[in-house]
Amino acid sequence: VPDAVARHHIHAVGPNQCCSAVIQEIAAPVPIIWSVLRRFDNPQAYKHFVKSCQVIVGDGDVGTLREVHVISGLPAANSTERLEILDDERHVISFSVVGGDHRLANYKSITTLHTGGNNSTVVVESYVVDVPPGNTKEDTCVFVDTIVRCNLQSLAQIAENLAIHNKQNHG
Ligand code: A8S
Repeated sequence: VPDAVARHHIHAVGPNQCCSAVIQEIAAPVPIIWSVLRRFDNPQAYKHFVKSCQVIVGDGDVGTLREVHVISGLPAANSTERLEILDDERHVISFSVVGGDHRLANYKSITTLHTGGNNSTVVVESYVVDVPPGNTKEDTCVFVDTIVRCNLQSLAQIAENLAIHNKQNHG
């Protein structure tokens, strides 16, 4: 029986949608990772495809809207995204794509942190998205999984560096 957090990763998937999940282990404790992940106003801190981000409305709580501009070379220019869940106790964050100049209509993701052994953390990020016209579910998942995996590997690198600095400065 899934617990309240795991249940977040069960998505309702329409006939022309696809979903997938990426799992990343990080050698840093949950609070360090959460401090980076929870900043809806600052995705560029770890998402390398993000060139800039402006908050349109909101103060970082649920309902906040941001406009993200991505680097060139992608089949996209910008994306308007709404913060759907920010749970500081359970370490759950979720956003949905509500507009923008790209092909990932109705994208919605949820990211959860799970305490592992030895001060490590397991990150689970799942998503659901419309399959763009002319694409297959498989193509779409390969494309999105690649972006999400890059983001989580970058999050790991940043959090692991922060964890090392924390140890050096505070024993
Ligand atoms: C995220 C996840 C994704 C972001 C996608 C999948 C995107 O920002 C990029 C390319 C696109 O084609 C779509 O957590 C979009 O940000 C990098 C602009 C939405």
